[in-house]
Amino acid sequence: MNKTIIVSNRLPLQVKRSDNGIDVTPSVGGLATGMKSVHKDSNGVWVGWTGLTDDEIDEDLRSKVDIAVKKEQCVGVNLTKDDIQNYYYGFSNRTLWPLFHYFLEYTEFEKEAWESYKRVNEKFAKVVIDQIEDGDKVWVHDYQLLLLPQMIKAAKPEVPIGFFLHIPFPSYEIFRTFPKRKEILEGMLGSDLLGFHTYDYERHFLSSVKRIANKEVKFNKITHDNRVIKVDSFPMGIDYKKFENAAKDNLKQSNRQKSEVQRRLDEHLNESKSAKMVLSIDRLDYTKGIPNRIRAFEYFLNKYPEYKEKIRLIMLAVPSRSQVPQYQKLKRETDELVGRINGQFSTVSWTPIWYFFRTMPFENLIDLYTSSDVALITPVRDGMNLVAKEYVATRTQQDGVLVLSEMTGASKELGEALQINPFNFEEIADTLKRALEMPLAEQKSRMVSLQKRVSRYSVERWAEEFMTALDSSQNVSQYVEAE
Ligand code: ADQ
Repeated sequence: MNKTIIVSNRLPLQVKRSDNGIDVTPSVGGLATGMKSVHKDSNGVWVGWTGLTDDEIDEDLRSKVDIAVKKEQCVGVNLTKDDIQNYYYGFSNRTLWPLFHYFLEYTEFEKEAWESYKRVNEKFAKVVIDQIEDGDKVWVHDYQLLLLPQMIKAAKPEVPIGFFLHIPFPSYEIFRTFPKRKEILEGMLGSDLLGFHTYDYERHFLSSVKRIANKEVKFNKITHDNRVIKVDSFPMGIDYKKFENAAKDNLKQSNRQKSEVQRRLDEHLNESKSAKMVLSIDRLDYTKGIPNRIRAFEYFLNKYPEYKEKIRLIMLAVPSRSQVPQYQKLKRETDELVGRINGQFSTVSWTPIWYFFRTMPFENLIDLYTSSDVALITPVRDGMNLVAKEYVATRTQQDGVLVLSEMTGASKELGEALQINPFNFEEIADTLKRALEMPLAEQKSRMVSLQKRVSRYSVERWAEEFMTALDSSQNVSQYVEAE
């Protein structure tokens, strides 16, 4: 049976050392769920890094890891500590990530990191090529592997290759500043289908292909090396049922069954019947607009003092890339801002910001989503933002208001959210007030429309549509060549 080979930087697994050798647990993230029908249900293979570097394990343990991941239909790519330092923390997260999110001032370009990026993409290519049999397809994910499509195409020209970028593709004026701009485009153009979250990213990419790589572009098709490459947008969704059902179960729980987090949230809600809860959830990343959000909240408390003791911002931040200096700086800045505002406004019975810096189990995320009157999502750039969609899916009573930055990919689909410019504190503060005071009927009518859209375009459907497009892009390419 023909299979699809999925490739991403990390495997959808947690591999940990344990007393008896090795422990492998499948991870339950959105991407893994979406890819299930392509991976687990259709005999697919997933290629990626296991999370353990070669320096951490010996030959014996390595073969144990290989056997354990194989059971999950996965194949590991062996990376060294140096690869992770230069390819992952270096070129991927100190060069491509800031560049593609319009943070030119954070974008570093080091030759050593670029060389490592090329080497690691080659390591991935070797493993993928080894797995390919007649009739197989390949689906490559994200910015860590931009050179991989071309490497696979060079060795296996007949194999259909799809590529999906999970982050924004920046405008030509940003992308053109990058020393290796042509190499990156050539790498991506090894694909037969290129997918982006939004039409804007697609347009930006096509414009760079036309102006930097000098390729012929007609509508959304590129002619390159006697092939026709299709470019399209596929806005990624979530596992809607999982969030909706968990929220329904949460509402049914008796007091005794409730989690510690939920009991504390209930206490807060009971303290004052008119107290409102505002929620934000993100990785601690400078693209997520966390300091802007806190400053806007401070501005809100000053401008609308009647809300003192009547509102609480719950801010959940997941530790991320803490080896990169800009993330360390952001952590310090966030700690300071939260401390300053809590110091300035707190009373004996009220703390305006509850700040958690950790990952939370799924059930606690649901506790937070279902207890919050407003979700305040303010990234300065975000490819999609799945948190916005998760909030929508958990509002099973159709109440609650989503305040969403217009700089997220999600804002293109979620027109009924209250949209804000994350750089405009006054607008954020006024919109937050509007959200808090929105009549229930308006909340419901907006939420019903949002839910219709988010439930229809789930992560499973996203994966299916991408695969269908990959099949048909291959037909287009053969058809044009036959002419
Ligand atoms: P991320 O930047 O990681 O993803 P996002 O889309 O919001 O951003 O997804 C984060 C996920 O992590 C959500 O599913 C959320 O529930 C979970 N999460 C967040 N905080 C958590 C916490 N404290 N504890 C546990 N789980 C937490 C990248 C791009 C996005 C794009 C996605 C998918 O940057 O723009 O939407 O990929 O393509």
